Amino acid sequence: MVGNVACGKTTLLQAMAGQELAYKKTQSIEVVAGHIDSPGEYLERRVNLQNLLVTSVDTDLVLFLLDPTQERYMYSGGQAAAFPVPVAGVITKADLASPEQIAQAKELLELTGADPIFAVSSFTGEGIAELLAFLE
Ligand SMILES: Nc1nc2c(ncn2[C@@H]2O[C@H](COP(=O)(O)OP(=O)(O)O)[C@@H](O)[C@H]2O)c(=O)[nH]1
Ligand SMILES: [Mg+2]
Repeated sequence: MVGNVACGKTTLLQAMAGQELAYKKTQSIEVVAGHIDSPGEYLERRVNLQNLLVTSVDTDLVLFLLDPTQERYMYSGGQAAAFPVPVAGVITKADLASPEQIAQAKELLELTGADPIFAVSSFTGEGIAELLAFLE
Protein backbone atom coordinates (compact mmCIF):
# COMPACT_ATOMS: atom_id res chain seq x y z
CA MET A 1 0.00 0.00 0.00
CA VAL A 2 1.53 3.27 -1.14
CA GLY A 3 -0.09 6.69 -0.85
CA ASN A 4 -0.20 10.08 0.85
CA VAL A 5 -0.79 10.55 4.56
CA ALA A 6 -4.52 10.02 5.25
CA CYS A 7 -5.39 8.77 1.74
CA GLY A 8 -6.96 5.68 3.33
CA LYS A 9 -4.31 2.92 3.21
CA THR A 10 -4.78 1.53 6.73
CA THR A 11 -8.58 1.77 6.57
CA LEU A 12 -8.61 -0.07 3.23
CA LEU A 13 -6.52 -2.90 4.72
CA GLN A 14 -9.00 -3.14 7.59
CA ALA A 15 -11.92 -3.24 5.12
CA MET A 16 -10.17 -5.87 2.98
CA ALA A 17 -9.54 -8.03 6.05
CA GLY A 18 -13.13 -7.60 7.26
CA GLN A 19 -11.90 -5.90 10.43
CA GLU A 20 -13.67 -3.15 12.31
CA LEU A 21 -12.53 0.24 10.95
CA ALA A 22 -10.48 1.96 13.64
CA TYR A 23 -8.11 4.89 13.11
CA LYS A 24 -4.45 4.09 13.79
CA LYS A 25 -1.49 6.18 12.67
CA THR A 26 0.99 4.12 10.65
CA GLN A 27 4.50 4.84 11.95
CA SER A 28 6.50 2.27 10.01
CA ILE A 29 6.15 -0.60 7.55
CA GLU A 30 3.51 -2.96 9.01
CA VAL A 31 2.16 -6.31 7.86
CA VAL A 32 -1.64 -6.68 8.09
CA ALA A 33 -3.18 -10.01 7.06
CA GLY A 34 -0.49 -10.65 4.46
CA HIS A 35 -0.51 -7.09 3.08
CA ILE A 36 2.14 -4.47 3.72
CA ASP A 37 1.01 -1.06 4.97
CA SER A 38 3.39 1.88 4.71
CA PRO A 39 3.42 5.36 6.25
CA GLY A 40 2.34 8.15 3.89
CA GLU A 41 5.60 9.91 4.71
CA TYR A 42 7.43 7.27 2.67
CA LEU A 43 5.81 8.68 -0.47
CA GLU A 44 5.59 12.33 0.57
CA ARG A 45 9.15 12.79 1.81
CA ARG A 46 11.35 12.07 -1.17
CA VAL A 47 14.33 10.95 0.96
CA ASN A 48 12.16 7.99 2.07
CA LEU A 49 11.15 6.78 -1.41
CA GLN A 50 13.89 4.16 -1.38
CA ASN A 51 12.13 2.43 1.56
CA LEU A 52 9.11 1.74 -0.64
CA LEU A 53 11.23 0.32 -3.44
CA VAL A 54 13.25 -1.93 -1.12
CA THR A 55 10.12 -3.20 0.66
CA SER A 56 8.32 -3.89 -2.61
CA VAL A 57 10.94 -6.45 -3.61
CA ASP A 58 9.25 -8.93 -1.22
CA THR A 59 5.75 -8.35 -2.63
CA ASP A 60 3.76 -9.68 -5.59
CA LEU A 61 2.10 -6.37 -6.38
CA VAL A 62 2.13 -2.73 -5.31
CA LEU A 63 -1.03 -0.63 -4.95
CA PHE A 64 -0.78 3.12 -5.57
CA LEU A 65 -3.64 4.73 -3.63
CA LEU A 66 -5.03 8.16 -4.44
CA ASP A 67 -7.56 10.09 -2.36
CA PRO A 68 -9.66 12.00 -4.95
CA THR A 69 -10.60 14.63 -2.35
CA GLN A 70 -6.98 15.59 -1.58
CA GLU A 71 -5.26 18.38 -3.52
CA ARG A 72 -1.74 17.04 -2.99
CA TYR A 73 -0.45 14.76 -5.74
CA MET A 74 2.86 13.16 -4.78
CA TYR A 75 3.35 10.62 -7.56
CA SER A 76 5.66 11.14 -10.50
CA GLY A 77 4.80 10.38 -14.12
CA GLY A 78 5.77 6.80 -14.88
CA GLN A 79 6.60 6.07 -11.23
CA ALA A 80 5.13 2.55 -11.43
CA ALA A 81 8.05 1.58 -13.67
CA ALA A 82 10.48 2.17 -10.78
CA PHE A 83 9.03 -0.83 -8.91
CA PRO A 84 10.21 -4.39 -9.58
CA VAL A 85 6.63 -5.77 -9.42
CA PRO A 86 3.35 -4.85 -11.14
CA VAL A 87 1.56 -1.74 -9.84
CA ALA A 88 -2.22 -1.31 -9.74
CA GLY A 89 -4.11 1.84 -8.76
CA VAL A 90 -6.82 2.41 -6.16
CA ILE A 91 -8.97 5.54 -5.90
CA THR A 92 -10.07 5.70 -2.26
CA LYS A 93 -13.02 7.41 -0.50
CA ALA A 94 -15.38 6.97 -3.46
CA ASP A 95 -18.24 7.75 -1.05
CA LEU A 96 -16.92 11.31 -0.56
CA ALA A 97 -15.78 12.18 -4.06
CA SER A 98 -17.72 13.71 -6.96
CA PRO A 99 -17.73 11.91 -10.33
CA GLU A 100 -15.38 14.66 -11.61
CA GLN A 101 -12.93 14.07 -8.75
CA ILE A 102 -12.97 10.33 -9.43
CA ALA A 103 -12.40 10.86 -13.16
CA GLN A 104 -9.47 13.19 -12.42
CA ALA A 105 -7.99 10.76 -9.89
CA LYS A 106 -8.18 8.01 -12.51
CA GLU A 107 -6.30 10.16 -15.02
CA LEU A 108 -3.65 11.03 -12.43
CA LEU A 109 -3.15 7.39 -11.49
CA GLU A 110 -2.92 6.44 -15.17
CA LEU A 111 -0.03 8.90 -15.49
CA THR A 112 1.94 6.85 -12.95
CA GLY A 113 1.55 3.76 -15.13
CA ALA A 114 -0.59 1.93 -12.53
CA ASP A 115 -2.92 -0.59 -14.19
CA PRO A 116 -5.68 -1.61 -13.65
CA ILE A 117 -7.34 1.08 -11.54
CA PHE A 118 -10.13 0.50 -9.02
CA ALA A 119 -12.41 2.94 -7.17
CA VAL A 120 -13.35 1.88 -3.65
CA SER A 121 -14.92 3.06 -0.42
CA SER A 122 -13.80 1.37 2.77
CA PHE A 123 -16.83 2.90 4.49
CA THR A 124 -19.59 1.66 2.16
CA GLY A 125 -17.69 -1.36 0.80
CA GLU A 126 -18.08 -0.15 -2.80
CA GLY A 127 -15.46 -1.72 -5.08
CA ILE A 128 -13.82 -3.83 -2.35
CA ALA A 129 -15.05 -7.16 -3.76
CA GLU A 130 -13.70 -6.27 -7.22
CA LEU A 131 -10.33 -5.32 -5.75
CA LEU A 132 -10.15 -8.52 -3.67
CA ALA A 133 -11.08 -10.64 -6.71
CA PHE A 134 -8.27 -9.00 -8.70
CA LEU A 135 -5.75 -9.56 -5.88
CA GLU A 136 -6.84 -13.19 -5.59
N1 LIG B 1 -15.37 8.84 3.91
C1 LIG B 1 -14.35 7.99 3.93
N2 LIG B 1 -13.30 8.21 4.76
C2 LIG B 1 -12.28 7.33 4.75
C3 LIG B 1 -12.26 6.21 3.90
N3 LIG B 1 -11.10 5.54 4.10
C4 LIG B 1 -10.44 6.21 5.07
N4 LIG B 1 -11.15 7.30 5.48
C5 LIG B 1 -10.75 8.26 6.53
O1 LIG B 1 -9.57 8.93 6.15
C6 LIG B 1 -8.71 9.14 7.27
C7 LIG B 1 -7.33 8.55 7.01
O2 LIG B 1 -7.45 7.15 6.85
P1 LIG B 1 -6.20 6.17 7.05
O3 LIG B 1 -6.65 4.82 6.62
O4 LIG B 1 -5.64 6.28 8.42
O5 LIG B 1 -5.15 6.77 6.01
P2 LIG B 1 -3.60 6.38 5.80
O6 LIG B 1 -2.80 7.47 6.43
O7 LIG B 1 -3.43 6.35 4.31
O8 LIG B 1 -3.38 5.04 6.43
C8 LIG B 1 -9.42 8.51 8.47
O9 LIG B 1 -10.12 9.52 9.17
C9 LIG B 1 -10.39 7.53 7.82
O10 LIG B 1 -11.52 7.30 8.63
C10 LIG B 1 -13.39 6.00 3.01
O11 LIG B 1 -13.47 5.05 2.22
N5 LIG B 1 -14.38 6.93 3.07
MG1 LIG C 1 -1.92 4.45 7.78
